[in-house]
Amino acid sequence: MITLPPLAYAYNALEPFIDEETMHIHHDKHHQAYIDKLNELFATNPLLMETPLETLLHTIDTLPLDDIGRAVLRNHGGGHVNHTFFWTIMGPEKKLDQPLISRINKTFGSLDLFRKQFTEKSLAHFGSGWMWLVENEAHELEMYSTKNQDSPYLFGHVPKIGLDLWEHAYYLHYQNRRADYIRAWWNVLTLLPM
Ligand code: MN3
Repeated sequence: MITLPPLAYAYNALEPFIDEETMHIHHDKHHQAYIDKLNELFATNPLLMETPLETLLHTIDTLPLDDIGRAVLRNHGGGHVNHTFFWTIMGPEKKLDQPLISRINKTFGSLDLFRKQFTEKSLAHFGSGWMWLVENEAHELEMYSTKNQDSPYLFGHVPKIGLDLWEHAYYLHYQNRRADYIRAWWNVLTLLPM
């Protein structure tokens, strides 16, 4: 059984950039719903619980699941790992990740260039999904978006930065203004300076 990991900060700690009501619904309702579906899958396939979720996602095609079970793992297992990660890279205070900052500078030229490219790709993503900075199998930084709740672990990649592009992440406060949400989000991403 998986339980919802609590936030390490108050629900209103990300205001004014992300509002308290959005955080409550996003964390307590949306993330909980992914966990509930995943727990239903685990209840009927208890052996899955012996393997870390990241590994299950990476080996999803080899697991003894039917198509429905595989879709539950991909969507709801992905939803759980994606959100668990997302909460930890946000907060009310910056906790700069200097090694990551150095790697971003080296790969993308500068933090500003990285932010520009990440923002542009986020805006270009159509529909629900996530924008990612990952470390790939070659241990290089790479940037891409995924649909739905597809996790970088599906490809054996490790997420370094992730941005939830689902409307549920911003609609209450920003409505259709995804660009405003993305611009504001850099303020609460703790790993990089604004
Ligand atoms: Mn979400």
